[in-house]
Amino acid sequence: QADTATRTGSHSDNNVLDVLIIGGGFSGLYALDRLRDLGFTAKVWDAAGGLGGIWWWNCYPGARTDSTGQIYQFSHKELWKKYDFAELYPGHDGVRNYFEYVDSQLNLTRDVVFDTFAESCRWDEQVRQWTARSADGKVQKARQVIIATGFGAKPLYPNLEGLDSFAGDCYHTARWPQGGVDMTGRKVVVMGTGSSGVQVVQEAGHVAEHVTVFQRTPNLAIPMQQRTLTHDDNEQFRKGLPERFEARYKAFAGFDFDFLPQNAADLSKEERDAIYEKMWAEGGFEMWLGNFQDILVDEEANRTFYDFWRNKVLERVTDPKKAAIVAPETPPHPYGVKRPSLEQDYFDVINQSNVDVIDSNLTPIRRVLPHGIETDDGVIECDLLVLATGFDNNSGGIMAIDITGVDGLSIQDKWKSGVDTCMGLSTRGFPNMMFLYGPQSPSGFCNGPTSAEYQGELVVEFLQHLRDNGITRFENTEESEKQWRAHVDELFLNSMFTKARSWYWGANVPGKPAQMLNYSGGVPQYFARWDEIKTNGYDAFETN
Ligand code: N01
Repeated sequence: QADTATRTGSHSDNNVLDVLIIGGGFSGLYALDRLRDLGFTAKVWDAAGGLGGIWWWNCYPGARTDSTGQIYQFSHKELWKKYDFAELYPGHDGVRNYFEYVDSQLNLTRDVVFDTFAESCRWDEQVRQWTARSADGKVQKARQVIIATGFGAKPLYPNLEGLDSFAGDCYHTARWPQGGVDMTGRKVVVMGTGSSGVQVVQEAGHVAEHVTVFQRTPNLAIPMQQRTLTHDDNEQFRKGLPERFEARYKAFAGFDFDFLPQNAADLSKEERDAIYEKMWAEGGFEMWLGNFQDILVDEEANRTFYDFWRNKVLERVTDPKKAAIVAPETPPHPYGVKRPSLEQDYFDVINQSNVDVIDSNLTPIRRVLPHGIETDDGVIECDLLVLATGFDNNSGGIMAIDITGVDGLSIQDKWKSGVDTCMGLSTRGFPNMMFLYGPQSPSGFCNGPTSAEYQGELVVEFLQHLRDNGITRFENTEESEKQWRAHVDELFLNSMFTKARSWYWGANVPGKPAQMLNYSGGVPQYFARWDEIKTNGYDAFETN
């Protein structure tokens, strides 16, 4: 019945689904596929106009993954056996192409309703159902709701005087026009140097007449070492993939590698640098989440990598004024406690004569004018303003939906002064609702597809358990979310993550409660905790 409704576009109130999934990225689609396997009626609502999840929205020039395609794909149903990646690190178009391939194998879009932004979800205690309404007037009832909006569903716009008066083109990287924007010959200003900013700057620098980059915090970007892949390369990769997939579940960040079982502090500078050189030549996140085991816990060890990194950057950024901004002598924060980007030629582009970089702490933007950006140092002409200013991460996408739970409690009220969840999976007062990639889960520190599969599997298994036992209502206990919040906070407060203002703990959004929103205890420890809950008869939940 649900399938027929989707195909015909009818969204009758009588059509009650087992599960409505909000968000159709890796997590939402995995859950959809597995729920259908188990005989649940399920449907996905997605605000995007097509497949790709976050990669549908983030189609800015240069957008590409910071994980290799081999590890940034599903491991299930042997999908990996047939798909060839064209590049080691796929671009946004490559990821979308991959999603199309997955759809061709699993026929997911049969149950995905695109262009549908879930505006509200309201719990009805009488019938134990959720009613979701979309911005364009669709209504869907469901016994359970899974929110899989990802950690970057809500773009963050800077509060700049005069922004509305700007006469040129102005785009946030996460709301880039689907048809693209030609930057050739333009006067481009890029605000922000996170992953999105670095990638846009790399592209703009090659074609724009002039690029001005406003940097608030230097990005301690490390080399990607991108390359194109042949069919034979893909064949070679496939031979080792089952073991690599398996390794993901044992590693801190859900990748197929983990920290080196060695301390940087125990080695001589020569020995250490030899290992750093090798990592540098290979490229990728191994330099971050596969670096020495003391890198993210010991500041002196951390400094050894910063100094190595800085010397590498200074070889490429030869303009001393620019070098002092992008690679200062004193680290802006310990390396890796704020997400580094992978770069291809970012630092070479920064060094180009048509590119300027401004430290926005020293020279802030005063106001935006119709044809430029005014700072204390004068006016910078601009006809394309790129806001690479990030997101209200983790909780923003969920709180953008008007969710009303038990006794009229809204999620906005409940999380006003901070997020409480049971393992990032659910929150009390909102029965029969689960989150995938939610706040207080390992999301920010976990390879996306690993989380989609592992977390998706446990949620689906939980729903199956409830169905098999005739349970129609679940809600996590107050104790379980208190404990989880205390655990997440404690890990954070005893870590070096406190030493950088980052989206990991909401520090990028003015007025957002300062609170760790990404579980920093590692993927194995996270899933071990869930196993405990499951072994104890799902004792973190009240069910009836
Ligand atoms: O966003 P960000 P992003 N005034 O928050 C600056 C994933 N991702 O879109 O660092 C001045 O990292 C802000 O400054 P600061 C990935 O997980 C992945 O780049 O807060 N500056 C920062 O420089 C990533 O971590 C990929 O001091 C302001 C930038 O804008 C996450 O998404 C690609 C400002 C925002 O950086 C977010 O990345 C893209 C203000 N008012 C995204 N507000 C890949 O895998 C913000 N900034 C490649």
